[in-house]
Amino acid sequence: MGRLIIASNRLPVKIEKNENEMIVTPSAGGLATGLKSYHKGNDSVWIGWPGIIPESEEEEKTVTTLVKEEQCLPVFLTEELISMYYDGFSNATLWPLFHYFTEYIEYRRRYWEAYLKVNEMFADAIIANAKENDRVWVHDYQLLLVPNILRKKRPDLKIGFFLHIPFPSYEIIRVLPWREEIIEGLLGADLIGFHTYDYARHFMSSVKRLLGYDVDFNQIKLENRQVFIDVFPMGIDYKKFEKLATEIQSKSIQERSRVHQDIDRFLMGMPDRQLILSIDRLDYTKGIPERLKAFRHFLKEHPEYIEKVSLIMLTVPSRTDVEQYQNLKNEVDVLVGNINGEFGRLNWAPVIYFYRSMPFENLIELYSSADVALLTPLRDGMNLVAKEYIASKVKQRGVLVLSEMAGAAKELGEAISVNPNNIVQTADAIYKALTMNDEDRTKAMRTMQRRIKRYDIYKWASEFMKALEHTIDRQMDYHARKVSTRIKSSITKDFTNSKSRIIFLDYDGTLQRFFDNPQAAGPDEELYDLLNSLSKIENTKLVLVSGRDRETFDRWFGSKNYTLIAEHGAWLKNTGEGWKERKPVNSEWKENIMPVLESYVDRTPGSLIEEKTYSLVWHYRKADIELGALRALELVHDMSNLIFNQDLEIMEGKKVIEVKVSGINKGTAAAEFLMDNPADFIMALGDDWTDEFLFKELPESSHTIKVGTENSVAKYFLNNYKEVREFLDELRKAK
Ligand code: GDG
Repeated sequence: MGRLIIASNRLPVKIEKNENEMIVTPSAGGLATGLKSYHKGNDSVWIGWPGIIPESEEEEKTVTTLVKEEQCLPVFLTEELISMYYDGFSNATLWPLFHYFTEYIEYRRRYWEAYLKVNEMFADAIIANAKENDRVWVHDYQLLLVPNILRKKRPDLKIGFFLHIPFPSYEIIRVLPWREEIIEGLLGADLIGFHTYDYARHFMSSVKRLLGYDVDFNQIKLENRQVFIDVFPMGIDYKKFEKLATEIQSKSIQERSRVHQDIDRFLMGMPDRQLILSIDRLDYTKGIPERLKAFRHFLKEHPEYIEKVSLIMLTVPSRTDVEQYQNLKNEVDVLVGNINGEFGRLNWAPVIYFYRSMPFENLIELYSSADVALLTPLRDGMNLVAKEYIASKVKQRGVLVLSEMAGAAKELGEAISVNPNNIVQTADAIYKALTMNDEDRTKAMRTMQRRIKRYDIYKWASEFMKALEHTIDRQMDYHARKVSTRIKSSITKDFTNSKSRIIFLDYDGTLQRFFDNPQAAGPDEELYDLLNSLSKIENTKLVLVSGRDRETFDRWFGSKNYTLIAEHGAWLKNTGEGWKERKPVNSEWKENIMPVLESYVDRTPGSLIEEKTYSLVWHYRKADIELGALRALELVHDMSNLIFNQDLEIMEGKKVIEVKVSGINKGTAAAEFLMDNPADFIMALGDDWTDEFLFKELPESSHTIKVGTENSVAKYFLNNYKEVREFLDELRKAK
């Protein structure tokens, strides 16, 4: 296995200049802690911005040397790039967009250009350090384009990507002028991870709608490879929080920190006093004004809690140069002032407000002392604070009130869940939390602790890496079955050495691309030329086997020198002969089925019905991609009941549902044909589910080739009709 290269906007260490000395401080963030075991253990490298702009070449060298000791490599950014790429495109365009704050989005071409440039710089730094077959793990919204830049320049690398913030719904992402570039950028990865299934779902829907790629379960099918999507809810270093919280609790009063002593004093002699805690960066996504309004409403509704409860609000300064953050700061200042002015007493403040960051130890003291954690983001990728609070409640004496808009809400079902925009509901939740009995508190907390402890940050990182390895195995399996130069030459050799040959070819999706209107998909000159010359090769029979109606097939190929099998094997036409019906039946059944299909056409704009002798087909290629898929499911369900006990069957093709007389399929037709026309070289190519009948019926020695990467009984596969044409061209030239 190759090494691991981690890339994130910031390195896990920060360099600061103190007078003339450079100081390295390790980052306490969850990401750095979680990846440490991989980072240190695997001779790996971490690439990112070191948090400083060197003023000279010498300083640059010093920074490089210092971070190198931590197995890190710096990407140096200028002030202008930081302002355009980081403050600009990352935080003024993508951050509001991905958190549904569309009114804050800034669309500036210069931001985008800087973002592109920095993403290229990161990719170049990765490439300069990557050996063959290394694994690369790229993190977060600042580096969305890196996977595809890497893929183009270094296809050998195995690339994973994890997004730490939400991925918005298609309706939101579509407003971005560079939406296609962003999604293509991500699709350079082998594996893309999200915190929750909703984010993964939104991403897959955007891929389908914006780029038109097929998505099958959790795989995105690109032209010549697949991208896997999965969910990895990020955890925390549980044991670290648990251990520190236990140590802090066992300290004597004198040994305790200043913050802790202040908390003790606040609670002293007032056994029914309670503390509510909130911790977040001062960001408009965190719902801080809404939280304050809910607390004010609570105090109005429950004056009995005056002097009995305080909200400690730790807000960490963030992106202070940006106007929206300054406005938010002013709004919060005013709200805190109003609440304290309205409800405060000489020796009691309802809101204890900190606008700064605190040392890690103080954080744990706050967590372990707080009776309630009130975390109410309007939108949050995960929210690690919720998990940290849970891990620090070693005596299980705490209640979590959590916004349903945080990714963490998906795992923490025992928390009191609120819609942060609903002030009254949040106020009620505060009351519920403060009045919850000990038994209920302990029970909920214990359940959540067990879960968070099991899926901690180490597990998260190792699960991601395991999934990346697994996708690599699957890509290898994919390449083993792909018709390679070696497989092509072995089939060609067999073809030239044999005495009599039959080639079965499906039409739509195999020899020709799909068109919105199926009648527009007629053969072009290149295709006629190819098929004509193949059919002219001595002792070679070309058989076109399609679901198409015989009238169309007759128009396109009636005069040609090949055998035609139409309507999934219902009709057969040998060279120079007329059409023969394989199994005559009446068509009364259509009267019952047609009205049902018509109701689906009415309810699914863009869909249409095609009538064939033996079947009725509902096409939904032109319908809305998701509505079409949903209606197709419904239709199959309805039809299964309707055709019960009749000699009919349902076939699901590519964007078509076909109801047809049973017992007739491409396989039985091909087998019948082979009985009259024995051959020592048999090859079949098809892209659809209906071609599986064909592959199954042919003798074991046949060369069966699926067009597309879905599961198939065929031995090999080609990606698309273009590759089929190229291959057939090589075959005709070989003879
Ligand atoms: C992004 C996504 C996702 C906070 N104040 C202090 C301090 N902290 C630490 C906390 C926690 C971290 O900062 C905050 O993490 P969150 O997850 O709550 O939020 P974001 O910073 O917005 O992170 C988020 C996360 O990425 C991971 O994928 O969960 O949704 O937005 O670890 O403890 N640490 C110290 N002093 C403080 O004053 N030492």
